[in-house]
Amino acid sequence: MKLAVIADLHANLTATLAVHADIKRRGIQDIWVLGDLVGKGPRPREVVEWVEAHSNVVVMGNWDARVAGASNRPQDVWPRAQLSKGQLEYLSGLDFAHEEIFGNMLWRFVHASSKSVFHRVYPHSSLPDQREMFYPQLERGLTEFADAVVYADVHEALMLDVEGRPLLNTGSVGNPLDTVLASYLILEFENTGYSVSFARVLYDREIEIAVAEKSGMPFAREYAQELRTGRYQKRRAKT
Ligand SMILES: [Mn+2]
Repeated sequence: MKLAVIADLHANLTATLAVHADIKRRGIQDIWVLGDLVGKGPRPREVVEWVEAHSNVVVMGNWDARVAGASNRPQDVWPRAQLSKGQLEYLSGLDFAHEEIFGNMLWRFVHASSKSVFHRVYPHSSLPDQREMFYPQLERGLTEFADAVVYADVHEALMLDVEGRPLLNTGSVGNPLDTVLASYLILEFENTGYSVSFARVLYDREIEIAVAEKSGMPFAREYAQELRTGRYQKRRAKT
C-alpha cells in the first residue's frame, strides 16, 4: 500500500493543487490529511472542498479547532466568515487521531502531538516530549503504545529515531517553514517492512500571494513573507 500523507495546507489552494498533481503523477490513490486545512492562507473554502473530495483520512489541526471554534483572533474570525456552516461542522467534527496497523507495527497519525492539537513537539524538543508521542493517551482514545508516529504542525519535514521508533513529520503543503517548496510524505508498506520518502513540490506561490493581497484577510503581508522566504513571521495586532 502506498500513501500520501499531507498536512498544513493552510488555505493555500495553489500549493494544494500542485501537490495533488504530484501525487497523481506518482499513481498514489490514498491521501491522508493531518490537519490545518485552514488558517493563515486566503482560500479556506476551496481547500476544505478539496480535502472533502480527495482524502480518505483527515485529522484535526489547531487552526481547524480555532477557526471552527469560538476564538476571536482576527486570523481565526476571517476564515470562519469564508466557510459555510456545513464546512465549519465538518472541521469541528474531525477526529483527533488515526491509528492503523501496517505489517506488525501500530502507526499513529496526529496533528501536533498525542496529547493535544495545541501541544507542539519540535525536532529539538526533549527526549521525554518526543517519547510521549508514542504513549497511550486514554482520554484521546489511544489505548496502545504506537510503534511509529507521523505528525505535522511544526511545518518542518523530519524523520527522527526515538529509541528505535520512527517519528516522522510531513512538513507543510501550504506554509512550509523549512524551504519554500510544498512538502509531503510518501509511505509505502510492504509485507517486508516500509519505506518513507519526502516529496517537495515547486508551485507558483505568487498566485496565492496575489489572491491573499486582494482578499482582505488579516496579516496578508506576513503571509506573503512566509511564502517567499520559508521563514516564520510574527503576527502583530495593528495599532
Ligand atoms: Mn499548521
